[in-house]
Amino acid sequence: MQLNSSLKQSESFPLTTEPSPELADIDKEAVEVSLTKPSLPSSNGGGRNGKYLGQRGNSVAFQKSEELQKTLLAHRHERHLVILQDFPDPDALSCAWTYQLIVQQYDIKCEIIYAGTLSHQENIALVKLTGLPAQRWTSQVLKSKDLSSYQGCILIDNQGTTSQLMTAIEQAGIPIIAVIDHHTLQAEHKSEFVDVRPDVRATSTIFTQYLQSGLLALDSSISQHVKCATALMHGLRSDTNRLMQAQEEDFMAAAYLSRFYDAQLLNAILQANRSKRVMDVIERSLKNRIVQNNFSIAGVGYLRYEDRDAIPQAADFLVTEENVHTAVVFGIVHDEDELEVVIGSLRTAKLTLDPDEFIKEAFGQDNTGRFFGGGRTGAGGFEIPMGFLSGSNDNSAYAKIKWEVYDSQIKQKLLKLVNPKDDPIQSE
Ligand SMILES: [Mn+2]
Repeated sequence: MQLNSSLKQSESFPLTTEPSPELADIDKEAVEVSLTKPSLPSSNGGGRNGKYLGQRGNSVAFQKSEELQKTLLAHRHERHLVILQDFPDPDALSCAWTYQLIVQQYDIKCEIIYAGTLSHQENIALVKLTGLPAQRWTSQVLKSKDLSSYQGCILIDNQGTTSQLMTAIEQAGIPIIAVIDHHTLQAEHKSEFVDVRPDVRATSTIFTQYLQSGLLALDSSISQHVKCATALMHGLRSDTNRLMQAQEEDFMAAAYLSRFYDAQLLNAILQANRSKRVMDVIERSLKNRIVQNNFSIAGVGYLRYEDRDAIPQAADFLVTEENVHTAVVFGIVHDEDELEVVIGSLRTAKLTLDPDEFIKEAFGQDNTGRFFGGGRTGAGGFEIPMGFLSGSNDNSAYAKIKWEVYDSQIKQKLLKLVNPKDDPIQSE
């Protein structure tokens, strides 16, 4: 489907034009739900009267939308890559798609890529049921690509630290054009456009605000728009624990999406069943968990690459036990080759626990100064490459020893933070 792809149309962009009568109606509604009008940047004068998002922080959203628009205007007719984390979640996938639809208006072609797999049953359902255009670029695919045909890349719902593709992107000299994320700022970005808002619960909220600002006018009669709005709703819900951790601006975004999304389609995505292997990992996490000081910690041993998402799902489940406020689940994930990596997920219901801080403190940095993980509100994750110890698991006794070493090492690092007074060296 073509969306205003000609240059002329992209120049007369809604942000800088008078709202149509239809939009003016919508704006009136927005005014009604909002009591405080933010101070909008005055650069453009009229044209946007009443067009705001109805909650605090919206002047930031407007400013960023305008800035993004300028960035896109400067990159018309280019080809870009949208890079997602290796195991993209609904928040990342839906935002990347929204981005793709927005930039089509500027005749920018972008491909949405990730290096790992779609692992969660809901993510697979999301992509299949909506036709979401994300591609998996394994190292073989990467080799077959001519990276010089891309003029820029965009990081969405990540900051490059969770994608194996970044090394190749950097080596090819592809500049970062935009970073749009809600995780804690991982580094100063050499990017033209940066919108990193850790106080926002989902990148989907940020993208919905872009839509509300006029970067793309959703139309319920366009099936792709309805599917994309449904994907955004799913992303928003899944990053806010079904809206339970949502704040005002997330609810405002959900309210806006409710005009366009397909509730039945969302229901179908959420009905996706877990595979037996995922159930088995959850079972192992239950069996192996140790609970100390309201922390539940479980190592689940080896699992396949495509079942990797069983780890956060197990953590989601363990954190529901009474007297547990935080759960950490980890395992060794291996791909078809010999590559192995320790992957862990943290889930917490404790408001005063900052997952980003906790994980950085527990595992520290590698020798290049890169942290092994990080987080956002309520959730975090880590990945520890196994390097020389990767693979060679033909001998099960050896594989068992290797797991035990990693299991004890990770538990020690976590328990040091969980029970700060315990001194393991002290003898009784
Ligand atoms: Mn997210």
